[in-house]
Amino acid sequence: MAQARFATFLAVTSFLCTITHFQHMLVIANALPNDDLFALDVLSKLRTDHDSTMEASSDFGHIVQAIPNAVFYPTSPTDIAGLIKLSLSQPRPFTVAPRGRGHSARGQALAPGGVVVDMRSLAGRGGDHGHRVNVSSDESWVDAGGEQLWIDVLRATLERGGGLAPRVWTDYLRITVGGTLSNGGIGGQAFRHGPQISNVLELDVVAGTGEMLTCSPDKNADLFFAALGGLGQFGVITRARIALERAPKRVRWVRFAYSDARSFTRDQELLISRRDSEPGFDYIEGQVQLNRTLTEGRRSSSFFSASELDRLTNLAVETRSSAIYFMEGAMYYDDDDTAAFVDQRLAMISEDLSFVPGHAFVRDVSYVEFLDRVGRDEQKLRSAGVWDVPHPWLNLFVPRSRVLHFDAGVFKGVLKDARPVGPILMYPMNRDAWDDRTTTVTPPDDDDVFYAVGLLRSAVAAGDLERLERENAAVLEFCDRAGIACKQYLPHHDSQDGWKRHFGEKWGRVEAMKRKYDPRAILSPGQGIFPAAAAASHDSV
Ligand code: ZME
Repeated sequence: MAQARFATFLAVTSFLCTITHFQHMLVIANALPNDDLFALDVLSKLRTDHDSTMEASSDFGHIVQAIPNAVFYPTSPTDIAGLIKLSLSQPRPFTVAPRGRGHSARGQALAPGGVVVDMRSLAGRGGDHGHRVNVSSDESWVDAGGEQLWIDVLRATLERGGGLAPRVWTDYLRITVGGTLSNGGIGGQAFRHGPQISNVLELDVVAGTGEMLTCSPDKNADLFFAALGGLGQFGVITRARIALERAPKRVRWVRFAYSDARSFTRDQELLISRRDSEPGFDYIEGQVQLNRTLTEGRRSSSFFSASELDRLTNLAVETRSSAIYFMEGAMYYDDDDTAAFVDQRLAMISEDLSFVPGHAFVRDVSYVEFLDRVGRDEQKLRSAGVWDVPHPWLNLFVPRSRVLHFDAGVFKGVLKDARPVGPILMYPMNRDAWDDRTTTVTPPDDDDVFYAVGLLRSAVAAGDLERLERENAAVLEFCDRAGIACKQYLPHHDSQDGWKRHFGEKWGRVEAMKRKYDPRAILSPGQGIFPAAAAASHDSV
């Protein structure tokens, strides 16, 4: 027995000697005999080479960089539990940050001096997603690994039962299930079904205690709601059970142009108030086009033709409007029979709307073409060399009652002379489809509707990043002064005070759940919510 223990110890130690500084910091000798093998297995999936750590040291935002000591490549959720236990066995635990596609904008998926978990490695290499997307036999839900990309969940569910699909989508699909569920997951279907986190039935979570827990509204409910929108603070989401609907075959995709914010928002709010039986849209979003974006939009527009963009530019000139708006809607249907019905519905609805006459633009696409539309933008931007650029994105939830004030102060004030490259999204959602028990924060509930406003801008030229950052700060400052109770979505705050204000009445719960499920504060240090953890990991470098 003692000999066996010594042998493992030697194995671990010699293994340690073959790799670099990170493992040398680890204290293995204190571990129990069984844990030595465990530690060896964890160590074999850690890499400290330059390529691995560099890859995991930046994100889509390209604003902050932080080099981890190692990257972990799990092949099962149990591996992640092992990594966390190894961390907790240390006198100074190292931090652990799950990273999917790394689409965070401000280093939320990074672990300075800690370990980044390459979640995609759970999906394996073959084309079968590691068998980690499974539809239930009654076809009402899909179990998807936290590491799965939404585009892969879509492809897998479409193959089942004559075509099934989740009900709520983000605009961009090449991001992971665990990542979007740790934030909320919003898009044009959310007005009806709520955010993606309102459509989850069950989760598997590896908590910051190293425990693997299954949770749902009936079981470990506190962890279930904490992890949804939990910004990676309580556990790593390794599986989500997501509600399904029958997928449509085709989509009638429409944009209506407006030259004033009042009629734009009035029509959006009218349409999101129509939910089940009344004729309406299955998807509603909208965008704001500041004057100068129109000409620059050519390259990346996946919807408008060049001549349509000319008409929109003319509209801005003729109406002397510094911003024009378009509302975007989509109606789902299946075949030629239902196409006629969709035409009828569209005509009926258009009667009730007050877009600029003659300025309705209609497309007809497959369901997948519709859902993957930003994927096409991505290809264009990549080939133009403007995808891997800094993205100082600012996403805000704005109370409905203040949205015109926001429009005046931000689009016609702060951003009046801005030359943004990248879309500005603006669309309302019904708050009754959100669950207050989740960690995601929404504006005060005096309004039953709030807007998502996304300033999704790219820094493409010298000086852009600094200017965009100044504009973002000025937008937040404007809201603050005007008393507009905005909340950031995909939030970033520099101080714990900022986070306390962000979470408001939920802060107490966030702290309590952190104490219960990640008491050593090792998880997702890049969020900067519990700075003590980040400081500790810096120390140990
Ligand atoms: C960088 C880029 C973002 C190019 C297109 N986009 C987007 N377009 C429309 N909606 C979006 C979006 N990114 C998130 N939502």
